[in-house]
Amino acid sequence: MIENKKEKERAVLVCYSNKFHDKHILSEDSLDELKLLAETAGAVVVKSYFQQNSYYDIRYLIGKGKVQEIAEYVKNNHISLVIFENELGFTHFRNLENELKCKVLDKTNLILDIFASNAKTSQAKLQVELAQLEYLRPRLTRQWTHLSKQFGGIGTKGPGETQIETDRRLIDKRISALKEKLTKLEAQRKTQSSERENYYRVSLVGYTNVGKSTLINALTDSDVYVKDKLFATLDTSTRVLNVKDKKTNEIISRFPKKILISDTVGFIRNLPHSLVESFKSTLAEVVESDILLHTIDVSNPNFNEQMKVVMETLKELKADEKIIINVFNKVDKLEDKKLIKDLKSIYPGSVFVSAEKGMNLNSLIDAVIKKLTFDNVEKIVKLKAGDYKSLSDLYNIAEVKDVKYLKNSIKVKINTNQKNYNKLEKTFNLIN
Ligand SMILES: Nc1nc2c(ncn2[C@@H]2O[C@H](COP(=O)(O)OP(=O)(O)OP(=O)(O)O)[C@@H](O)[C@H]2O)c(=O)[nH]1
Ligand SMILES: [Mg+2]
Repeated sequence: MIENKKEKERAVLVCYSNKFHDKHILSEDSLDELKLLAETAGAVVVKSYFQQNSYYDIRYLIGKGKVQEIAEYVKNNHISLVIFENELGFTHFRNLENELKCKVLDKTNLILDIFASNAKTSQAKLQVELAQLEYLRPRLTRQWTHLSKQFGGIGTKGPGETQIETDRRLIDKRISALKEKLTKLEAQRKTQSSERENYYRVSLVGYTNVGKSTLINALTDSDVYVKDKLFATLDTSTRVLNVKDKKTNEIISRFPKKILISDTVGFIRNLPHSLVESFKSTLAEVVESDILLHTIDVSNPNFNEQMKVVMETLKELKADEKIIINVFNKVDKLEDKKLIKDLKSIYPGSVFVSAEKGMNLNSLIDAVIKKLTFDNVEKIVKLKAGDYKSLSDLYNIAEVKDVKYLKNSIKVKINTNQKNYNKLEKTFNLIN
């Protein structure tokens, strides 16, 4: 379904800003991120245009004069693609393509395109196809030729061309089929996830390219795909996070429960809503986590804005009330160390690491453990004499400190958190 072309397309970027109407005022900085996105998608960016207007041109978004200027440039410089930071409607696409005489994409197209090339598992592929179709559906009034051209994207073809060449009913049918398949996958995931009840669950979340995959690799000695590109990760990878005894450096096998840590898809400003929707099941891991490690690229001049975007996206996922530890990454790239001092006072409890250089990872693990055990309660529970099954189960739900085999009972001293203790009271055969 996804094909790669060899030759790189030469692209021009356009950002339109309207300080009177837009909710988020765009600045020229937006073009840096758009450039990175375009390059990730395989294009070569030749020139960028930024226009701030007090009025909005219903035909082209940008002013007619600007359109002519860009058209001239496109003609003289072998440009095959013009990419807009702003979301475009179908009239914009039609009018702009007529004037510019080349393919026009908006940022959503671009992100969907990158997702399509990076989707590896069948779940990610289904989710991307669903997002593409949801994006396409309201734009169906455009001509098919336009649609297939537009959905050709930069290096890839969109959802199978066959669907595009048919009609809306077929698209609806495909959307339902995809949703059905995804629901089935979600049900499977839920079953697997219920087995994870016996683990603590920690997820790495954050803006794209901040180093989440590098961090999970450093923490768990794994080899999740790392790349200086946007959206390198689309699937959740889960690993066991081993906690080591500081003195002996041996793995503590029964830190109350084992800790699972997951790497997740990165966020970006104006992440298309259809993508957030389609990726809900991938992001379910985030929603079900005990702790979120909000990873931040502190060396990026826009990290403050990126943090805001992440918090907004977490809110959309209803995961903003979870325990969140801010992990400021890439400190090795920081020249201004005073920034760390300032951030420590603004965000108490945050940690500063370099995933790449393996710096300060122990303090991150310590912070996780502290949060996981902060409501630890020490209890004594009694099991019936001979109930070794419950005793062995107890090891999975709590840290067993001491066991005494009495005549009529087994007396166990445990350390666990309140949530697990409540569960234990309900499910175990305790005696008084
Ligand atoms: N200097 C430096 N570079 C880092 C550090 N951590 C990650 N990187 C680099 O940042 C780039 C992105 O790293 P990834 O781990 O792929 O980032 P990610 O957050 O998983 O990105 P996506 O999956 O694309 O959202 C790579 O080139 C890494 O080598 C760090 O601590 N210091
Ligand atoms: Mg990644």
